[in-house]
Amino acid sequence: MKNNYAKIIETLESAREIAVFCHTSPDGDTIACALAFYRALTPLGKTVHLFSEDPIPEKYRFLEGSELFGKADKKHYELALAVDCSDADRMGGGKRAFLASPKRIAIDHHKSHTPFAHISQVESDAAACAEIVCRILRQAGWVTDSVAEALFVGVVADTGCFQFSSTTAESHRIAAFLMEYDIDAPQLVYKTFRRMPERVFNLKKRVLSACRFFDEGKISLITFRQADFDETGTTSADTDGIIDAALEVAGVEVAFSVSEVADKNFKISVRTKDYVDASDLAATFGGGGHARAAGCRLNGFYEDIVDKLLKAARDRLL
Ligand SMILES: [Mn+2]
Repeated sequence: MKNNYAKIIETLESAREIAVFCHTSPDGDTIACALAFYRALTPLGKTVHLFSEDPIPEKYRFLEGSELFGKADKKHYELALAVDCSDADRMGGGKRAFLASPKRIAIDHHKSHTPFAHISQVESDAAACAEIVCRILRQAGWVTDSVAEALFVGVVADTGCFQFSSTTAESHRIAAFLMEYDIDAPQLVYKTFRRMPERVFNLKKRVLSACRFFDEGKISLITFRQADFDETGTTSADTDGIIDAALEVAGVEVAFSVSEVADKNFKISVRTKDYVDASDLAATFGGGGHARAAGCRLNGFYEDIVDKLLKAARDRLL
């Protein structure tokens, strides 16, 4: 298969200053890719800048170099490199400096990628952008222990620790290659995937203990009220993933989470197993998403909203 790896390596080799751009609301994959380039290129004498419009989430701050991410402060850079960005807007405020730079590379794995660079390497069959970055750095001979650590985190993050349907044999081959380096794989999996602050554990405990089941256990529903956040010192940003526990219960086909944003204003998340299309369900309320994970917003009284959600699920479970 023809790729641009050699061209990308050559372009990186000839640059003195490289600016790496992450996408907004950075996830483990985009952060890992940027750090892998930083860790590979700095020892070669290059000046590497790391850019993220939004702060690096707490869970990834254990990674050395995660404190180096900032906002683009110059008008342009000698070489700009975007990682895991499906289009230029995904860089947020970094977009201007990226597009003003004379040399631009984009490495991405989104099906919906819209080209915005001079050299694009887009592989939509890669479960993580870190898989592509791994192949490039491997070809260049730039993989070291610390580069391997970053890339491993990227693959674990975007494959849901090898559990998402996007995971391929190549994801495992790449993980195996990276584990040949001196990295603590179980610790990286724990920190990327399982570790949670005590306040989030308290929120999870509280909300799951009030989980409700309907229709012989085919539908589950959890609720985040303002009091749950207040009494555990959490915010709606801490609800991530808690709904998965309500879906994992055997027999549950549809899980809802109803999260109070303001008075009579709720953010709804929908997760489904095999029979119901979550995006189709969310679309009836003006929302959207993917087949197994979607969301929408609803206004009204809590019990009315629950009734509407249950009806929408029942219509699709017949
Ligand atoms: Mn990604």
